[in-house]
Amino acid sequence: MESKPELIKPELIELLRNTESVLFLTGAGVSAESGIPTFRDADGIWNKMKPEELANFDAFMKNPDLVWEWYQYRRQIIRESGPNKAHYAIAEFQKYFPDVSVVTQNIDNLHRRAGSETVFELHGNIERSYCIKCHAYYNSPNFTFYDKAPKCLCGGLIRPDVVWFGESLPESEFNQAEKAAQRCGVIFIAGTASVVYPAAQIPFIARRFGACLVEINIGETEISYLADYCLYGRAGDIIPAVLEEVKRVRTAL
Ligand code: BV8
Ligand code: ZN
Repeated sequence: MESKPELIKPELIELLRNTESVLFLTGAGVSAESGIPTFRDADGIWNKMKPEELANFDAFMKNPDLVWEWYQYRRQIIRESGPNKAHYAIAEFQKYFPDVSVVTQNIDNLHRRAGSETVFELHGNIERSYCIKCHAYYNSPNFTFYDKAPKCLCGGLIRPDVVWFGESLPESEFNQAEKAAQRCGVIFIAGTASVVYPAAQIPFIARRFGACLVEINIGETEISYLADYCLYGRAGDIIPAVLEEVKRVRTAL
């Protein structure tokens, strides 16, 4: 549903003037303008491939090369792309607030490449791989040029360091994300369908601790009903627009 970006309400700007802690919960929609396909949109990944066939451990054990090749295809897209205006604007919030956390479901590392310093990756990072047998990590970028699932020196299969369905999230990342949700004054829920748990719990935690919920999306989602403000439009347009308002009411640190 394309709609013109809603005006950023004065009450929200006033809140941003006074809060010290901001959290961004981001999903695939924030990377869409970098040319990285989302999952559940009309042209999303899941419409071409079934998640159960690819993003889970059994699928990997059944056909490691097919799953590895799928991640190779996504690594290639990510390598050829880069952060977009949304990522850079999120990183610039750090200049105006003492506490900015990015809790991302994305595995593309674009928030860090844009300069965000506090990033919690709930679903892992496609640039990291590890051996399923001895858990040795293989993170050198050129390592991921293998087009078939490589083997570790110990003989074990090497897999992408991402969280598949049915796998638990990295404990420390999720715990730190929960703490950031408890202390933030404003949480921006940007570019996510908010259907994947437990990541989709983060806004509820923020709400419980009194945060203002701001959704940034091109359409309605599962969380829209809970949001205090819904800013409809592309993340690459809306987040820089919110940053401009922040610059008007706050001085750089
Ligand atoms: C776990 C792999 C248990 C990495 C991914 C029934 C009910 C509730 C939960 C469950 C259930 N059945 C099973 C579960 C649990 C399951 C789950 O939540 N399933 C859902 C689908 C029902 N969760 C799990 O399995 C998790 N693990 O629960 O483990 C456990 C517990 C203890 C011990 C052991 C085990 C693991 C979840 C992680 C799965 N991994 N991917 C990879 O290959 O990427 S999920 C996948 O979805 C991605 O990681 C992605 O990040 C995530 C969320 O998707 P979104 O980011 O929201 O992207 P999507 O395309 O959906 O939406 C894009 C949005 O952007 C849209 O709203 C669109 O409008 C918007 N948009 C588009 N363009 C723009 C835009 N907005 C702004 N600007 C734009 N330009
Ligand atoms: Zn090994």
